[in-house]
Amino acid sequence: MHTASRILLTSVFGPYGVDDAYGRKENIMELFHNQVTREQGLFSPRFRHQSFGLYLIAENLRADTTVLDFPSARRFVKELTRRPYDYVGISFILPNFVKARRMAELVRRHAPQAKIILGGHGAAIPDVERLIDCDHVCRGEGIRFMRQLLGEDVDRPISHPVLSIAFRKHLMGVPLPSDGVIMMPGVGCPNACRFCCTSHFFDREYTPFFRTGREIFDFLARAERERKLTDIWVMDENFLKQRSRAEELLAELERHGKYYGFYLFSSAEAVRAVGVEFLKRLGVTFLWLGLEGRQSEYEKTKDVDLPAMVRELRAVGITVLGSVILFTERHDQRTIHEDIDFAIESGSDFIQFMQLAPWPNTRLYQEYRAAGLLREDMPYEEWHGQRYIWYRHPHFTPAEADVFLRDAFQRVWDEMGCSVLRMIETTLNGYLSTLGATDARLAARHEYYTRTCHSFYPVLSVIRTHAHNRLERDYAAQVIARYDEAFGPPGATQHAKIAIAQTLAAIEAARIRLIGNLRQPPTVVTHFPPT
Ligand code: B12
Ligand code: SF4
Repeated sequence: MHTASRILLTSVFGPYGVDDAYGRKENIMELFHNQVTREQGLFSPRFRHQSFGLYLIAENLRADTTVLDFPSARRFVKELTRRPYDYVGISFILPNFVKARRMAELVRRHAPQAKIILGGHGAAIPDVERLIDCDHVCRGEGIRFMRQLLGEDVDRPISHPVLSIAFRKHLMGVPLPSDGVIMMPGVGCPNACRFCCTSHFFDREYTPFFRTGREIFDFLARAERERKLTDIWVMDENFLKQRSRAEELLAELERHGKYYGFYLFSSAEAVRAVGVEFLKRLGVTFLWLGLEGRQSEYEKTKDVDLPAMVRELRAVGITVLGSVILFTERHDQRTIHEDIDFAIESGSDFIQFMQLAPWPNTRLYQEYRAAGLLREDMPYEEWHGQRYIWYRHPHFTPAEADVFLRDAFQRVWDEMGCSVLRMIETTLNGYLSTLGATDARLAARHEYYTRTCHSFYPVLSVIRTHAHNRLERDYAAQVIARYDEAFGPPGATQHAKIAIAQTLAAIEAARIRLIGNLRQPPTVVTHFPPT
């Protein structure tokens, strides 16, 4: 009987972010530290994220399922021999191809009874079933696939697990509470930008897990009951694109007098369509925005004055993470600086640079492959977007791409000051722009900013002390002055907190100097009993 199956769902094994036979040092298992603030040393926020998709699948199967997150190879083998699993599902992305292949070999050796399922973006690798010994490949959405495979009802409503956004978080050595929840309202995006693997992987359409604003609200209410929360990180490529659902959510929040801080990914056209006032009312405090480049060819940024949009968002307290693509066809060694300048001029709080990346199954990949531009001899471990480009660019060798990318990140830090400082400034803008608000939603937003400003304040002194250049030191002093003007000079409690933050930051700075700043996530095992 299918539902009696024992399933193991696993992420790939560590260590991560080291040069070894299975991976590269650029693939740190962290978000900000590997692709956003990677050159900002002590000032780079350190967050670890569980492999959300696996928990989502597990929560939605009737079968007895174990999720093994961040195992070592040895821990993986131990798990394989601990229980007679019927299926082992390996989730991997393309640069972790060799790890997935090794894990499949280990399954065959230590759990020969188990069927192997490959899933995640690595499954888009051409002919993956010939390259890795496996029984099933899931190319796309996993819940439906697994339910079908196990003979379960595929149309059963989706249940969303309550998971922390991140764990083992810290900022400049100061531990931060895991006080937010991840929400995955759906996968995919219909915009189908030619480089975008998440759009192409899900067949260029949106697959919702929550269909209505009411369903989202019910999840938030449950999450709030189960754990205290303040922030909701919305893992959805383009949440605002489902406009009526977002409007329904706002209506529910207003009806119940609830206020949460939302972190969203969005395209510029979707922001423009709903407007900043809507974002404020909804509770958006962080926006990940595809800026792409000054002369972006994409519909989503067409006719949008992006720097003006970023200014408007920051002025009302919305922290912006602007994402820019380098090494496009229009970049040569001179014009690439126009887009790096553009990123800096955008004034975003955080800036992510990604290399143009022809991921398998994207239109970009098909075009480059047809034109013979792909460096298919380059091992998949190198295909990660933070060092070498894996296509022939007329103006950049892979080694030059590495240097230009590093310099771009460094310029952001040198010329804008650290990203966290900008975010703390934006938070103050949020506080000031809602001061005296009488409307209930904006008053709730004001409370949120008041709380957040107080918790950020001690970090400002740390930035001033450890500033890496004059601009950053002066900028920190300026933001401190703005805070003191808004809240008055710090009292005894704030002074004590500053002293603690300074001590922890000094320890962290010494740790970075002496042993480096790589940290591995711990193994997490979660069991989902049969239902
Ligand atoms: C969170 C995240 C991370 C986290 C990873 C946390 C973790 N524990 O793994 C962090 C920040 C550490 C990270 C790092 C990196 N990431 Co990342 N990341 C994401 C992100 C933003 C969200 C993933 C997610 O949770 N999605 C929501 C869930 C519901 O979707 P899902 O994971 O795709 O899962 C669904 C299906 O794919 C499928 N599925 C997935 N696994 C399995 C397994 C089985 C058995 C089955 C049946 C189905 C199945 O079912 C799920 C439900 O439908 C995606 C972009 C995105 N929006 O998806 C990029 C993304 C996955 N990352 C990517 C990359 C390139 C990286 C880095 C290499 C970046 C870098 N240059 O360093 C590193 C690699 C780190 C490492 N050592 O592995 C690429 C992968 C590209 C590719 N084609 O392979 C993506 C798609 C971003 C992009 N557009 O470029 N990342
Ligand atoms: S708008 Fe964003 S998520 Fe949608 S296809 Fe374009 S890059 Fe991908």
